[in-house]
Amino acid sequence: MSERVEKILANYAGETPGVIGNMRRILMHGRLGGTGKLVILPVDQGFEHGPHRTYAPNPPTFDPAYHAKLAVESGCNAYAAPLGMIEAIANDYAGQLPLILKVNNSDSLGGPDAPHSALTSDIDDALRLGCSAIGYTIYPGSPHRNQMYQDLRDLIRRGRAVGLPTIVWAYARGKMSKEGETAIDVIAYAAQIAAQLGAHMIKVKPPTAFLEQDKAKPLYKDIPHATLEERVRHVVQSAFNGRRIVIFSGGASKGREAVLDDIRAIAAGGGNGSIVGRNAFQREHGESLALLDEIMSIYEKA
Ligand code: FBP
Repeated sequence: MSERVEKILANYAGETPGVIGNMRRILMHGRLGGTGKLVILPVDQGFEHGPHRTYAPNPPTFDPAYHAKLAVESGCNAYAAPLGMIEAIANDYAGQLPLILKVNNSDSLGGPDAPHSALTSDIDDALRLGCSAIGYTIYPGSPHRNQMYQDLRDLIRRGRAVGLPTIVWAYARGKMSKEGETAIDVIAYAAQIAAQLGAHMIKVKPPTAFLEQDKAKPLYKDIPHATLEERVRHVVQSAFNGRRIVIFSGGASKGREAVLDDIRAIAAGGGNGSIVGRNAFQREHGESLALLDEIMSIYEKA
């Protein structure tokens, strides 16, 4: 029993016991178990970006078993991946490591104008594979967003009925500038949409100080957003004032200090944690473990 975790779960009153149980399982697992903070390893980049961009920087990562092992060794709260990756390791890891089935995915082979993911697996797969949650990406800003919102609504309803929480990857993308995809006004809006759609946990990219929407610009004069810590605080506020778990992605591979600076700001701004993929598994194994260790130390002290 952890007071911090129970306080978080109290924000989900009205949820089914199955959903609460699986959220508790994720929040209580791994090195950060019980702290109210989370670090999740996501490995869907092979689908999203292609195998070369994803695995070639550290060739052992072409093997799906590498990633589940890394998640266990580093003490992550959970491991998230698409159907094929989870099927490859579920027999060995279900029950040992909370698994999150990413039920939609998109590739990088088509045009970028109308981003839309395919439904690549379903609630039944998640149950069959012993998963603790499903993951779903929305692209606020895409011309297809309404379809995504409706599909997500159905998935959340069906997941809830069988006790599976839904983690929403809220990625603004589509009719906006490239800089706008990570603008503070847009990320805060994406987090709000995910919360409104019933997401149990929300994943966003770390926001920049850029402002995308003309109507939002004057309002941000009064919303502190100069530092990442302030921006994280505002995103958390936008996700029902901290009543929804918000975690932040790691992004493309970068230097150790840059990663740790982001983590310190996320922790200081009240974020619930990180979902770090490329910055973890694209490093040599020992370096990955060392970096994940430092990341978790920061969250442990938050
Ligand atoms: P990273 O830490 O590697 O950024 O992973 C987090 C993630 O959400 C992945 O689940 C997803 O594949 C990736 O980011 C998408 O990144 P991008 O927006 O650069 O395509």
